[in-house]
Amino acid sequence: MPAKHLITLYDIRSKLDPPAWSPNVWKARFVLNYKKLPYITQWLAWPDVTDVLSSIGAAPTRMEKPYYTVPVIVDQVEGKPAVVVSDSLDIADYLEHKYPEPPIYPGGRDRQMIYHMTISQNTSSNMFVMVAPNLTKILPEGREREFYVSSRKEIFGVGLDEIFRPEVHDAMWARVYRGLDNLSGFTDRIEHGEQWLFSPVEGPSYADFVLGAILNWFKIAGPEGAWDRIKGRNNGKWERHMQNLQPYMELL
Ligand SMILES: N[C@@H](CCC(=O)N[C@@H](CS)C(=O)NCC(=O)O)C(=O)O
Repeated sequence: MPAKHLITLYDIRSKLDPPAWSPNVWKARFVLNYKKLPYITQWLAWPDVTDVLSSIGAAPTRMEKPYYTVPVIVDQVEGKPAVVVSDSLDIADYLEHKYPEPPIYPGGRDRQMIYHMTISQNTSSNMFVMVAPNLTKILPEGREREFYVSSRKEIFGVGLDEIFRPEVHDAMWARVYRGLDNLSGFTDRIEHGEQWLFSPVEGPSYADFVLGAILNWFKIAGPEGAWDRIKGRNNGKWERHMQNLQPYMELL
């Protein structure tokens, strides 16, 4: 009989239904779903992240605050010591090594890492100023929202209402559009198959999941109307990408 096996995925909850919003956790969840691994999600209130993750023996992911971040997974195979892994990329590498089928790095890990970096530079780094202040709207009122607002002030050195002021809106949107146009041009130049923007084979690749995680974050936690502004851009490439990812967007 095969050993009993369960993975726990730690995520930060929101008041949305379903509560998943974090792009870094989605990167891990996409891999778990694609590999059809059994897992459960442990939802954390944001102020409890440090206490809970340090108590389960997770490694901090940063040298400065916030030291502890989600995703973290605990992989428990019956009869063996639990393996605790922090950081979305370390989780992807661990899962790929331990459960290699189906593979998430078609064309090689190095190439996927270049795609990963190019995606982040052209999407999340421009979208962050819009999502960070807006996240307050999807966090539960009270202690969770208050913790987020006060901890960001400490981390950013300015209040959330300072970082996406009306006078910078046009310039910030122009950056978001420019980034997507750059990324679209990039996907046209690289080798990929019919369905996926970053995979040369029939199935999706890790970079396809990274892009999906970021677009989903912008869609559900970005400013009002954010998704409508971008989904049809570049011939509807981004909306098609999210539709293609639907089979891997289950929450366990
Ligand atoms: N390098 C980490 C970054 C993870 C990260 O920043 N996670 C965010 C949620 S998307 C988090 O847990 N933040 C906790 C905080 O900012 O207090 C990874 O890729 O997993």
